[in-house]
Amino acid sequence: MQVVRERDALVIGAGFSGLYMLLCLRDRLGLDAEVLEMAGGVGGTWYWNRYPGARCDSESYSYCYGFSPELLAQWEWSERYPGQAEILRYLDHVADRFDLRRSISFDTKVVAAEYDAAANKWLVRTAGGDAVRCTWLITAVGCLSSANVPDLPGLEGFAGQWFHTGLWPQEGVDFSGKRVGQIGTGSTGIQSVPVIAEQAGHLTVFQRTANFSIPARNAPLTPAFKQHVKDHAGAIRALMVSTPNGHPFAINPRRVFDVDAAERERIFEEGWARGGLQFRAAFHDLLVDQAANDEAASFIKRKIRAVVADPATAALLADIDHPFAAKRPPIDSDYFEAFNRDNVRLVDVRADPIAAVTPGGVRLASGREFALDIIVFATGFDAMTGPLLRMDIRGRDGLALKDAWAAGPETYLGLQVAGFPNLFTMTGPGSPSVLCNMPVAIEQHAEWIADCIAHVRARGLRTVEATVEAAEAWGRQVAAAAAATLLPKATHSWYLGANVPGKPRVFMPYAGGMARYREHCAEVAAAGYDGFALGG
Ligand code: N01
Repeated sequence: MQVVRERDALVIGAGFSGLYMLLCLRDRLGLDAEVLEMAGGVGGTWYWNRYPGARCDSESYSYCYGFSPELLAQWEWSERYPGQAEILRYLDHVADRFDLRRSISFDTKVVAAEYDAAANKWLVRTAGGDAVRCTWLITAVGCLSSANVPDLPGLEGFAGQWFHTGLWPQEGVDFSGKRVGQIGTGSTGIQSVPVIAEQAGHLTVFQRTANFSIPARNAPLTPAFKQHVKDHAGAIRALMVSTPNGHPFAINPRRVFDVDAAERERIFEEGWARGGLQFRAAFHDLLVDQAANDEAASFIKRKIRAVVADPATAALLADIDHPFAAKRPPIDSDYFEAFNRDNVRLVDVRADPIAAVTPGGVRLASGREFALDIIVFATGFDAMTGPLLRMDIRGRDGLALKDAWAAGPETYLGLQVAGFPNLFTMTGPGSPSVLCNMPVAIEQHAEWIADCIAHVRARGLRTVEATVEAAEAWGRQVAAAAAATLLPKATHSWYLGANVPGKPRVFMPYAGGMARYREHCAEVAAAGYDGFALGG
């Protein structure tokens, strides 16, 4: 192994987080910083997830960086929710505008990183066999970037084509006239079904868990709305940083049972008409009070039954076993409507699980077979910990991250792991990340990390490392924040790691809200980085 270069700082990943982290380190702190990115371009999630219908569920004008007023003023989104191609164009634009590309090594996959205590350096190894040394190592690998393909017997012998939505071919997939089977009905599957249904000869949707979904009500943004966003940019950003989820709309302060049944229905209808995640903001107790949540759930189930013509299909789609929004609530464009098409059928694989992939399609446990030309795995990700653990990261005394996290991830603020000095994990487990509009969470992390590094350097120190006590205490706070909500009641959700066989069941994101988390991080910094050991 050859050490090819030395850097002050290395960032792994060139998505939303890596790009801004690079800008903070290189242009604000003046460090010699480099990003290592396994893809051939910037974009992270939006580079890989090119599946039909891929679109963000945050409102476009809030799904962007806020650090540059000029960038905010100049970039114009075309639709209420940005599609994958438009987000990728935006990130390409950011990379060019801030001259970031010259500090990014593309097609460079990091496979390992080891801390050398004597030199106080991280040695980062790439799949190409190179090694780069750095003082500061920041992972910006995303929370949903490690594809989860179920281990189905026979897949390797499938005569047709198969794809995971998170590793979609750049050239696209031609579904015309094809018999397609899609496994998975999470946010991704719910987006892809209507689009694939329009293109394919026939689509079979294999549903293991029925899911809530709210109509997105996507539409082009009007010139008047675009102007409104520009004129009120400051107020919009202020609102976004004050809300628990970082979105640009407030949550109704009323509780579900503060109003009578007729008023409740009116408010739910209003939220339904506004669409998207704004429905969840209809009342403020939907995620903490089961009875309140039941009201929202029953409203949505009535809507599903009203849309889907075939009663048996409608019953299966509305047979939802978890509280509304306890799993990430998908938003859709004509998902339930797609089941009224002649070329779409729904198959219940909870009652009759998929037993195997055969050369010609899929076989269920009952022996029922489905002839397929293409299988689409919309089966999600090994979330949050997966992208970190697929690299061999070793801290002090060779401690492997996978061993440190054998019982589940433990971090301090989702930013650092005890025993791994100078390693920062952007939007890591234990931070709000996936429960927040991601760019808001990302910007806070990048700025906090840059400030922390600047603080250490300004004092002539060389290391910062979360203490064991602080990490344990934070772990208790993360667990308590989740327990105060209905989120853990979705016992099969990826928030809990339950979608990956053998993964420890730990509620991973911090559910106490982005605004509270931001305040807490600021207090920690103001107290001289309380809970972190700063070393010489
Ligand atoms: O993944 P998921 P996703 N047999 O894990 C099923 C973000 N996102 O890619 O629930 C049969 O949610 C699984 O069934 P079950 C967003 O944060 C955002 O859809 O485990 N089925 C489930 O139905 C989201 O939450 C956007 O029983 C199997 C599905 O596959 C996250 O990404 C868009 C199976 C996986 O759902 C992940 O969403 C898209 C098996 N063996 C994604 N294995 C927007 O911004 C798994 N499943 C709009």
